[in-house]
This record gives sequence, structure tokens and C-alpha cells, in this order.
Amino acid sequence: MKFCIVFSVLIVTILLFSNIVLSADVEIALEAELANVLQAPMVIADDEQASDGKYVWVEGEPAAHQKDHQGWVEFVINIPEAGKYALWGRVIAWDGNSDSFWVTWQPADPNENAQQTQNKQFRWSTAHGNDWHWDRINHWLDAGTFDREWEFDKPGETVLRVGGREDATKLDAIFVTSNVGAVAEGQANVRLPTDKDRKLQISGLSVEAKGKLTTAWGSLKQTYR
Ligand SMILES: [Ca+2]
Ligand SMILES: [Ca+2]
Repeated sequence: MKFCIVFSVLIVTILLFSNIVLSADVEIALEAELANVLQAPMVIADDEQASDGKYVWVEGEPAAHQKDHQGWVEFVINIPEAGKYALWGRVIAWDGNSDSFWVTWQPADPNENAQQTQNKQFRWSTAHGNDWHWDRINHWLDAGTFDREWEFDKPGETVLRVGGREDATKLDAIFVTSNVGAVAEGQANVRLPTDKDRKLQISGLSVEAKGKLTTAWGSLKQTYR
């Protein structure tokens, strides 16, 4: 009898634990300035208020519009499991003239240069603010602005491109999450990259999901170094 109780408790514990692990959200924190590709006139700049003291932008004064639709950062992101994902960006957007990027995430999105096609599906209208703040990446359509989500049918390498749309819009960090239902940053568990995240991003070798799930990945393609 005693054995039965101990055994049952053990089984329940194992089931609970596996449920917690299986239901954990995938969360990946990235520094914008550690992007795999930095295309001019997007440049890295210093700001002690930014995560790790750096961010990326197409340099300019608000409302200057001299270098719109140019430059990008590209991230090779190894996602550990198929499914839906949302993105959050930590930004500064001074005003309505410096508050947007172009965003494509392949292979969920097509291999399309949104800066050339001006396809509104890929237009991200960032929340305004002179201090660093998180904003869920949306698409700004004629009908309004809607949170985006991306669906991948298998795990592995994906390529996220954030391209300049209006110069002077600043990007500090990106947060990837499988929690597509969260509309507030607290709900989504959004966080800045840690030293460990930065090491993972630089090595490109592994992705750690919440709940102690660790998966090793193949090395990045040399073309992205
Ligand atoms: Ca604007
Ligand atoms: Ca940063």
C-alpha cells in the first residue's frame, strides 16, 4: 500500500513536471547591435540608457527624412520548435516622423525587400517615446495597426530583418516569444538580454527556452558572419 502511494506521487510529480516543461514559452532575447548583418546607413551608436550601452539606427534628426528606406539589421534566429511567434522591440521614437521600420521574418514571410516594395504588411509603426520602451511588432495597414505573429512549420534557422523606414528611429533589443496572446510587455515576460543571452547570440550555437529546455544547434552559415 505504501509503495502504491509513493509510486502514485512519483507519477503525478513526473506528469506535472513534464507539463510545465512542455508548456513553457520559448523566449529569446537579442541585442540589436549584435545583429549578424549590419547594412549601412544603419549604424551602431552609444547610449548608456540602452541595453549593453549600444543600439542601432539610421542616424538623423527627427523629421529629417534624408535617409528613409535604407539600411537594415539581420538576425539569424534558431527557433527550437515549430509554432507561432511574436516579436517585441525596444525602441525610441521621437515623433510621428521617426517612428517606423520595415520587418520581415523568413521563412514565415517571403524573401521580399520591403524597402523596395513598400508592402504595408511589413510596416512596423513603433510606439512613441523619448525613453527606451518595448513595443510589440505590428503591421500598420490602411485599416489600422495590428500585432503581428509568425508561424514556422519546423524548428531551425530563421532570418529576421529590421530595415530602416523613417530615419532616426532607434532599436536597442529584440525579444522573441512563443506567447503570441500577450499584448502587454509584463504578460509576455519581456526582458532585456543578459550576459548569457549575449554569449548565446554571439556563438549562435544554442537557444535556451524557459523551463530548462536547452537545445544545441548547428553553427551559423558563414555568410552571416
Ligand atoms: Ca511615421
Ligand atoms: Ca542594445
